[in-house]
Formats: sequence, structure tokens, C-alpha cells
Amino acid sequence: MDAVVFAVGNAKQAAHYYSTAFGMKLVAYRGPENGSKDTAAYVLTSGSATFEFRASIRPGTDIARHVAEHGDGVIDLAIQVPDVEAAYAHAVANGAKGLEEPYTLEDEHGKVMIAAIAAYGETRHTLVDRANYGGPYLPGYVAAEPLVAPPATKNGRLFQAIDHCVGNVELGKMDEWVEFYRKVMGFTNMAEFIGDDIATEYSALMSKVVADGTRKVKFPLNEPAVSRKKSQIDEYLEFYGGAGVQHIALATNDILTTVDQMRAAGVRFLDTPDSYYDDPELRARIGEVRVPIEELKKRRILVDRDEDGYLLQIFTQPVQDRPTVFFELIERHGSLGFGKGNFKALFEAIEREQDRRGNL
Ligand code: TYF
Ligand code: FE
Repeated sequence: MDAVVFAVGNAKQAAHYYSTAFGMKLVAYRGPENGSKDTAAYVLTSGSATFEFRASIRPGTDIARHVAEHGDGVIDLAIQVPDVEAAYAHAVANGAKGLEEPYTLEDEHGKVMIAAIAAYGETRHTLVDRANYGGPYLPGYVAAEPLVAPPATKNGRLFQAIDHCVGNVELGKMDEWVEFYRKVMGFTNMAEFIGDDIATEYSALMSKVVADGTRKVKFPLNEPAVSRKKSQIDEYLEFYGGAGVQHIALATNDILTTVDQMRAAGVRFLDTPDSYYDDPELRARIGEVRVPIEELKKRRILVDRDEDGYLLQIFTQPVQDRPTVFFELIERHGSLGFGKGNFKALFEAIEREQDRRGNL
């Protein structure tokens, strides 16, 4: 993953939130002071994860329209590729809608090659080759000083990478988008999926995961399933105004400290009932993990084990007023999955929140 680009109403305040609550470091800026007439953009990093927050500084721009329509949300999942021209040509030849033909950006730090293709909804994938670039982000951006001191952790951050990025698409569209990632991007299906069986029982969604050959880029895709209550995916689609990015999972090596620090900074997480931790079946299934279950229970962190190992995970509440984008924190110990064993508890927690929002 190169970067996740968010369109927001107020990028200055978003930069502050992701600095103070997510422990990210402001590294670059672009705005009217350095030649951007219409937009302000703040770039923050945490390990290899890069987020850009872009806002309109005047009416009538495409960012202003995007935010008016969708609220704060993700406009671009930018991906690094070794050869932008070849990737773009392959994508378009296999049915992708081209948004920007390959071009070069250049400044005193070097050269970046860029192209862009359309993905689900109004989301795009920018294809980036920054192998010959040494600047803070991209040409056109200037280096910026961190807003606050780094988090008090061993390596001065709360997470070190983007683990996966999940998209919600309309009913009946999941397989079309899986095909898109297979043909256009050369991705393959990962084993984990939520099919009809799980959907009808409790989840009200179907899900498949596609990933690149290195498994560095992992994109689960959800579609709503028909159920008695409004699916959490339907709720997203209604409030976002169509398909879009649902959650970004952030990899941490110390999920206990990350959750403690984010909570202390005001981030709210989904709650999990005590019964989850007290269930003897769960205890037997997960066996020994690196901390006592009591430590997980205190923080409402979920745990799942499969044939390769285990993972710890927790989900934030939506991070804007609309019930749309949220984050996941994930600490992997061998497991390559997405927490299949937690789907029931997780979806029940999400449904409790939907009920609080008046879902019928
Ligand atoms: O990415 C995943 O698949 C897990 C589980 O609406 C998940 O994080 C799947 C669907 C969903 C929320 C979480
Ligand atoms: Fe996830």
C-alpha cells in the first residue's frame, strides 16, 4: 500500500485527530502557501502506513462535492507498482476504467510515476512508482513538522502498517468486484469468506477476500445479505451514498498499549460482552495467547485462532458522524485470517450499535 487518501471537511483538524488519537506523524503538507489554490492536504505516517487528508478550501470543488455527498471518506487506495505504464496498460486492457493515464511528477527530490484507475463507487486506485523519489511524499508537497510528540511506546508509534482495506459494494456486486481484482489487478482469492451459511445465520453480509501475490495488499469485499433487519452494509451504503471503503485495519505489535493509548485519547471501540471471554468453548479453542485472557477482557480485544496461529483484533466505532468508515487494530501471530471465529460476536456488537442508531 502506498497511501490511503481521505476526503474530509477539515483536513487541519483531521491531521490533529490522527496525530493525537492515532499517534501518527505529520510529514508533509500542500496548500495555498505552496501553490494549491483549492485544496489543503496533510500527510501523516505511522511506520509504513501513510494517510493523506485532503479538504477543499473553497466551494465548488470536487472534494467539496465529495464530502457533501459522502461525508468524510476514502477516495483513494494508492498502491505501489514496479512499472506504472505496464500496470495501467494491463488494467485498462482487462476492463478497468482509466482515470489518469501514466505521467511523471518531478521536483528536486526526484521523480514519481503515477496513473489512476476507478474502483468501486467513487473510490480510485492510484498506481505509484516512487523508487526514484526521496522527498517527504510527492512533488507539490512540502515537508511538515510533527504536530505533537510521538506516543510513549517502544518505537514511538501505535501501529506500523496497513494490514487490509475493506470495501462495501451494493447487493449482488461482490463477485463482479472480486473478478475486477482478479483480472485487472492480478489478485487471487484468499480462503477466508463469509458465505450464505454464515450470512443467513447472523451476519447479514457476504464477504470475500482478494490479495496480491505477496499478500501485502489485502482487500476484503462485503455485500449486504438479505435479512430481517437492515444489514450493516445496507446502513453503510445508505449513509455513504453508495459503495466505498468500510474499514482500514492497522497492524500493531502491541495491541494492548495501542488500545490503551487510543482510548485515553478519546477513541471509542466496539464493546464485547463478558460472556465472550467467559465462554469455555472460546477458551478451549484459542488455547494460550501471549497475555492472560483477563487483559483482553478488560480492553474488549477479540482473539481468534486458526491452523497457522492466532490474531488479536478490535474495532473502533465509526470515526465520523455518519455510520460509515471505521478502523480495526490487528496483532497477528501467524494467522493469515481475518477473525472468522469472531464474526458472530463482532456482528452482534455492530448490530447493537445499529439498534442504538434506530435501525429496525
Ligand atoms: O476484514 C474483515 O473481514 C474482518 C471482519 O462488516 C469484518 O475485519 C467483516 C465485515 C465487517 C466488519 C468486519
Ligand atoms: Fe478487517
